[in-house]
Amino acid sequence: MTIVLYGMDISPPVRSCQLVLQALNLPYKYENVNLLQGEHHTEAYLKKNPQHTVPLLDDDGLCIWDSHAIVCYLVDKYAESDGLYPKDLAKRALVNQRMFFEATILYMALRNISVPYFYNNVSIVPKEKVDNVRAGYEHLENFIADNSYVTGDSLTVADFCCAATVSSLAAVLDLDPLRYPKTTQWLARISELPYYEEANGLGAQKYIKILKPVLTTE
Ligand SMILES: N[C@@H](CCC(=O)N[C@@H](CS)C(=O)NCC(=O)O)C(=O)O
Repeated sequence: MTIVLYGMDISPPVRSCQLVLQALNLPYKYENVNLLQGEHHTEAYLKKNPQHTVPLLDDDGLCIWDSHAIVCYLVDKYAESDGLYPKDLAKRALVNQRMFFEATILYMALRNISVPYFYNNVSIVPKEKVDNVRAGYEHLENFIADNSYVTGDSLTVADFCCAATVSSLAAVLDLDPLRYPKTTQWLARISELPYYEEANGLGAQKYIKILKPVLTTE
């Protein structure tokens, strides 16, 4: 069995897959793909992922991309219990909802700022894009409410997807603990996981270190 994860350590969706791989204690090979040098546009990579994104998982020839599809697949296929991605339909629907929120609202708020910078050197972030980040924080704060995790009282893949992005959003707008106390406490809780630093923390810090000094928010 050979699981290969193609990625770049600063990428939030790559880090969410690393969190899940580590949570499941799955051995895997990591292949670095340097997006800034166009390594995701080689013929070999496009054959595996015509959408040319990272992360990409190659599980013995089965290629899956989009972090959300990857993390669900990993739990369904390899986990000893369904805790991280419950089989119960109502519970699974809630996990899916949080993940689709992360994919379409939270992560897109960041991507719509990072892509113009990385590919076109656009460093001025207009107010409406900062507002999108703020709206993401606000939704998450409401979702978490008085729970320990984003779907209730247990850790799921949705926490990993949201944490990978939230821990990177400080590149644009700090997570203010007074405005977003629940989200701050939740992120601190996730950060205590023994594999957090290696799987996500270091990459998130690197991401913030690159972007924060160069972005100017309006
Ligand atoms: N929804 C996707 C987003 C993946 C994504 O946009 N990854 C970025 C890096 S953070 C990327 O590969 N960008 C290069 C490209 O789109 O060509 C996921 O969750 O995997």
